[in-house]
Amino acid sequence: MHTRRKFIKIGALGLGATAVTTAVASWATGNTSGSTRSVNDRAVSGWHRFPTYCEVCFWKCAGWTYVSPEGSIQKIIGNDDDPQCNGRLCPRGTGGVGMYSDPDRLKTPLIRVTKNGEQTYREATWDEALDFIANKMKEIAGKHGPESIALFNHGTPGKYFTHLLNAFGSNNVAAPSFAQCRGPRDTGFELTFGESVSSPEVTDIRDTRCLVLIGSHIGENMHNGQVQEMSEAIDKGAVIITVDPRLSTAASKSKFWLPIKPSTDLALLLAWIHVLIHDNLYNREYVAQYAEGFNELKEHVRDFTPEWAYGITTIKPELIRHTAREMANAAPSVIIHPGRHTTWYGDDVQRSRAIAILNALLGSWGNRGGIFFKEGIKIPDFPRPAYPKPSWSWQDTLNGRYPFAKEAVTNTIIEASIPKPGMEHIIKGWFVAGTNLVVSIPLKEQLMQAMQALDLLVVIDTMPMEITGYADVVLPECTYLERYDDLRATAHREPTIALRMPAVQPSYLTKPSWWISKQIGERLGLGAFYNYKDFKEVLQWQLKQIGSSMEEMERIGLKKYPRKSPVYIESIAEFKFKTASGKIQLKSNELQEAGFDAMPVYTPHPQPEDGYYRLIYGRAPMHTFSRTANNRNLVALMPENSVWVNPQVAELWGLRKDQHVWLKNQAGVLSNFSVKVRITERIRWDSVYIVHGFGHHHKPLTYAFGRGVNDTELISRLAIDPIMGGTGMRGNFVTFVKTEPRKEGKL
Ligand SMILES: Nc1nc2c(c(=O)[nH]1)N[C@H]1C(S)=C(S)[C@@H](COP(=O)(O)OP(=O)(O)OC[C@H]3O[C@@H](n4cnc5c(=O)[nH]c(N)nc54)[C@H](O)[C@@H]3O)O[C@H]1N2
Ligand SMILES: Nc1nc2c(c(=O)[nH]1)N[C@H]1C(S)=C(S)[C@@H](COP(=O)(O)OP(=O)(O)OC[C@H]3O[C@@H](n4cnc5c(=O)[nH]c(N)nc54)[C@H](O)[C@@H]3O)O[C@H]1N2
Ligand code: SF4
Ligand SMILES: [Mo]
Repeated sequence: MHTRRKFIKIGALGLGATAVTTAVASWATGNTSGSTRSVNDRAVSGWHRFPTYCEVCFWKCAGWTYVSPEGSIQKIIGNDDDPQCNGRLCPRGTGGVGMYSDPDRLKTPLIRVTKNGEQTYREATWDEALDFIANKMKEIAGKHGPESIALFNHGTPGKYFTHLLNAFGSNNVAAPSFAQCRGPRDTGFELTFGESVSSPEVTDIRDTRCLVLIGSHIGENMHNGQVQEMSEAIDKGAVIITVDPRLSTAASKSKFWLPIKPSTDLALLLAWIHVLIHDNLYNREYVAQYAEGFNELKEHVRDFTPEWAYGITTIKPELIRHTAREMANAAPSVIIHPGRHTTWYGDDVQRSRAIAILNALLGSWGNRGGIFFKEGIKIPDFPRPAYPKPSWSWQDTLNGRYPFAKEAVTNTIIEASIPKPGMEHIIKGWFVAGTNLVVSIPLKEQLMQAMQALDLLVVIDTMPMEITGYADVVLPECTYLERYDDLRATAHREPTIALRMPAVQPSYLTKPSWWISKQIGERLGLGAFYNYKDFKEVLQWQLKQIGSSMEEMERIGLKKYPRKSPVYIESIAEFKFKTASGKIQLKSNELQEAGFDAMPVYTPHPQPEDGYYRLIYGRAPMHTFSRTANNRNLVALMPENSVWVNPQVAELWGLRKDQHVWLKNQAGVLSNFSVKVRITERIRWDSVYIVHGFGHHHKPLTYAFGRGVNDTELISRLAIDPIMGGTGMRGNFVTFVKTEPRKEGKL
């Protein structure tokens, strides 16, 4: 049995003593002694600019990092040619320099050791850390096979460790951005249209005449291009309809705000489908040409009238009819937005199916102002041997569950890491790169059990986030401003590629993930998969294959390619959807065969008891999850979250503006810290709202520590989607604790 893995606070180790290299590159200032000197022909009087794309969120806007004659990063601005940002970064992208200059950054590799009976970390050289990892991987593979190493990832680092695991013989690679985020939407749309809406979403918001947002809080959810397009559409007179229990920023810009009772959206969607069909407002030609199952759908929604939905959603029947008409008037230039973070109530694939069906009835897929066809540039893989075929993978751990999970489900990888008698497939080692699992997956007990049982836990991060405290080895990655990475190859309206290159050399002893992966790979005898000295060689080779070069990309940062395929449906008779039959599945035989409802059905979800309020959560424009929580530039803009409380509720509880309260959930789980009350009419009385990503309990995050509350710790009841394994998180209810509960600040 492995020694119990104790949580270690990295900051307590006095890493200040670590050798700190100068944080700027000599080559950027004209001194060519550095190995990667770049000639930038747009340098003006000693200033240099280097192309990059942003890593503060996953919209990946292309930009320029400006370095002063003294060699320090002064600013990051958007690349004018990038259709994803049109030259404008959001506050987080602009504040991205704060990730680089953060004094709390990880600075050196760390290895867990026991000293005087106490577990702690010791600073290690890269060789020591990498040897340790490679040896442990060999040992685990010797006993359990290479498949028993898994990866959790988010963002650019993930690709290099996916490559490492694939080369080693495992494809157990999972990301919270699937089972805790867009999984249900992707699955629902694939089951209906044969494909999903990608990232960045292929929603033609710019040219839409009607945009319907079901909880999608664009404007707070700050995905740059979408926000810009939404304001362009509003300027052009588009009707915005927002369904949200909270007057979100988007709702405040909308012609119609439908303050729905949370958890009841499926009833509203079914009523809209009912009105479109039974009032003959749907797009008959489109449905006749492209869809299957219309008659069954018509029959299915016969009784789902607006009057029926009113009793469930609290949205008035005339408003349901009126908004359905607005959509039909705009069709096919209408978008019922598929959303992104769609793991809400456990029936999320079915809600996404209902959204997809509405789009189908209105004929939006394949039409201007609806959902367009993307096109991108395929970047060829750098020559390498074929990956070995694993003898088992995450699918084999499902035992018939989640039949429509197209990507690995984080929850099941976690489960497969908890030893049970007679277990056939066990995971014994984790790599965690660019994801703070402790805050992003609300499965606290399983997560802790799994991490205790592992033989190896490696965390690759830039910051001492909570997850690092559980690692055996912590590897410090340099920030995105200090490294090369894969080309961004976006498939969207226009095919584009964007280059990320270092603007300065890596600070401290940090290294890029491509390097870390290669070093471990070589130690495992997988050198043939890393047939290059420097990642720059890979980029040079790839750029050559697609008719560009490093010189060109260093100069322009972003390259557009002409489209070869149509953006919208051109030849009506010939067009086929990517489903098995080539038709849109209004009724899903695939779901039916697997024992699920072929058409969405509304099921009531638990409601809060007296004195409790549904905990809902979302984004703020100046933060990305916990990723920015310690970024001083962004903390200055928003230091903490607050809990939004309706005035009626505040009065009932005698709460004052800015009063600090603790939140306690239905299972008695208390928030680690207190949070300020924000009293506002902008939230329904039955719910409270907080922004995700705050309430960090890890002291080494000196700026983030103790600011606000963490929704994840209060999410102890989950509703798992049986279709694809998504983690529904919105079935938790909280009450207020007004006096200091004197709880110890630990998770
Ligand atoms: N309770 C709750 N849970 C949620 C959500 C919620 O709203 N509430 N949202 C869900 C959603 S939509 C998603 S997509 C997931 C996201 O959850 P995660 O995938 O965990 O995403 P982040 O919070 O962005 O995690 C970022 C981690 O990457 C590190 N990092 C930042 N830059 C780099 C880098 O360049 N290299 C490396 N190696 N590491 C880096 C950060 O320091 C941090 O530890 O969470 C989901 N979980
Ligand atoms: N600034 C910023 N932008 C981001 C991110 C970030 O961290 N920061 N993260 C990015 C990522 S990875 C994702 S996935 C997206 C997530 O962004 P979205 O997909 O837009 O987010 P959701 O979490 O689904 O929606 C949050 C909204 O749902 C509302 N809501 C809560 N319960 C219900 C309900 O029962 N019904 C309805 N109709 N609405 C409800 C909340 O009031 C809130 O306004 O944001 C992206 N953009
Ligand atoms: S939307 Fe903002 S944070 Fe996200 S990639 Fe673009 S600039 Fe960066
Ligand atoms: Mo997400």
